[in-house]
Parts: sequence; structure tokens; C-alpha cells
Amino acid sequence: MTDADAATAKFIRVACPAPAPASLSPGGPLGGVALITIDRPDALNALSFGLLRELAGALEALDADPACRAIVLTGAGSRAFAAGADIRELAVQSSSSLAEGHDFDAWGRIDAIGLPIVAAVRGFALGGGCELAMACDMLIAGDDARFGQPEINLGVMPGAGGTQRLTRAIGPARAMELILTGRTIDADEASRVGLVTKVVPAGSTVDAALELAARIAEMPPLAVRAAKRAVRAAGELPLTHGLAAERQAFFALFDTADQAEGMSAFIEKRQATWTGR
Ligand code: CO8
Repeated sequence: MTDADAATAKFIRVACPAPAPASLSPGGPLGGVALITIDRPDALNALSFGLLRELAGALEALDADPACRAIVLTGAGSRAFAAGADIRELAVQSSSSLAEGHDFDAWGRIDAIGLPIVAAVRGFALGGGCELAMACDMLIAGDDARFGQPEINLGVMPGAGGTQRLTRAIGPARAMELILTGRTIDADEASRVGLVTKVVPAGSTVDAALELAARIAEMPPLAVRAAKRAVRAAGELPLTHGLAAERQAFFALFDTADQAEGMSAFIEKRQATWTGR
């Protein structure tokens, strides 16, 4: 998002650095961490095409900012992370208007972000909202969170990664049941089946996500980006290719100053100072 875009953004708020949670330095900024809030609470943060474009732009701007090391993505209010794509906007589409428009391009842009993204989910994460949470790298759920792919109730099916990411996250038998019945699951069930990283009391969801992001922001940035790429590749590549990609990325990190610093610091029994080079 350029400065001009930020000035006209309707549905996305960006705080970089993020405000520190009470458990860290309360009131102060949280160095290296950005907080993005989807700010459309009257429609339970429904993801219109314009909103998704704004979100992709905001993520890309943070990804290009060397001061930003990790991102938390949340929804405004306590009722929803996002209750899905904007049904009013989808209702007037046809197969050709969807295919010929570029409204789904934002999903590819979100997928290409190199910085780690932590979703902080309170309330509903349904349809496109569940797909967006799953497009993030880690997922902190408040104990009031509800996840699901209810598109079947609307005469359609998931269209932004739900059939693929949910299946990879929780396995085909469970994903099939949720997608074919539209049943939603609470935070505990989502945790049991492996969809979320951690469940926390609802009121501390964003703080817990910021704490996690702050820990990652202290890590060597080139290694963080390389590790994110490699873990995500595990969902796409056959094992032998994934192992080869991992080894190549591991070797490449030995050309970085941070590898020399990290290993010297260990041997000299001191704290490492990362430069991101
Ligand atoms: N789209 C548009 N508006 C919505 C949406 C939505 N997905 N969800 C809620 N809203 C609006 C409601 O219309 C209502 O607005 P208003 O006050 O003006 O009538 C307001 O938010 C509050 O909602 P409710 O009154 O319905 O609140 P309830 O507490 O009674 O119910 C629910 C909450 C259960 C979450 C209910 O709102 C609901 O079922 N929402 C729809 C959930 C859904 O079906 N999601 C899937 C949508 S399809 C989809 O995501 C396909 C993804 C494809 C790719 C993505 C492309 C961008």
C-alpha cells in the first residue's frame, strides 16, 4: 500500500510498529511487528474484493519494509475475524464475470508474502475468512472462535483455498465432512484437529498473537523467510523435492552474515546481534 493508498484505505488499518501488549512493554511500540486490522465490523468483516485488494497492498508494503519482521492479522471487534466473502457482492457474479475479472488475484498476492503472518482469530472465521486465516502461517484462536466452510449452504463451495488448505491441515476425512455439510467447529475442536497453533482466552487473542510475532521478530530475518518458504513448500512438493529445496536453502544461509554471527555468538557465549545480511 502506498501512502496515497493508505490515506484512502477504507477497510484496512495498519499499525507498524504494533502497540505492545500488556505482557511486553505496555503502551510502547512493539519493534519489528505490524498489526493489520480488517475494519468492517458492521458486516462481520466480510471480505469484499476491494477490501482484499487493500489487504494485499498493505501486506506487500510491510513485506518490503526492512523494519517489519512479522505481521499479525486480525478482525475489528469481538464478533468476527471475517465471516466470509461479501455475499452481497458475490450474489451478482457469473462464472464469466469471476473468470474475466481479476478479483481473485489478491489471494495470490497474499500467498506470496515472505514475512511470517500470525492470524489472531476471535469469533467467526467462515468461508473466505477461514481461507484467509489458513493462508496465514500461524493461527492463534480465541476460545470464542468458530471456523468453517459454509459455502455449501449458499449453493457453492470454497473458492479461495478451502478445499486444499483445510484438507492439508486436518486431513481429507475431516475436511470432507466440514466442506460437504457446512458444519462449523469451535476453537477446541479446531485445536484438536490441528487447524490452530494455540487457543487462548478470547480477550487476550491479539496480545497472544503479538507476543508470538514479537518472538519471531527477534530472530534472524533471512533465516525466518527461508524457513517460512521451506515449511510452506512442504504442502506443495513431493518429499524428495521438498528435502532438496530445504537443503539448498540451508546451504544458502551459510553465505549470510547472520549465520557467521549466530554461530560465533554461540561459541563465544554471548547474545547474537542480527543484521539481516
Ligand atoms: N457477507 C456480507 N455480509 C455479511 C456476511 C458476509 N459473508 N456475514 C455477515 N454479514 C452481515 C449481515 O448481512 C449483517 O448485516 P446487516 O446488519 O446489514 O443485515 C451483519 O453482517 C451481521 O450479521 P448477522 O445479522 O447475520 O449476524 P448473526 O449473528 O445473526 O449471524 C453469522 C452471524 C452466522 C456469521 C451469519 O452472519 C452468517 O451466516 N454469515 C455468512 C457466513 C457465510 O456463509 N460465509 C461464507 C460466504 S461465501 C465465501 O466466503 C466464499 C469464499 C470464496 C472466495 C473469496 C472471495 C473474496
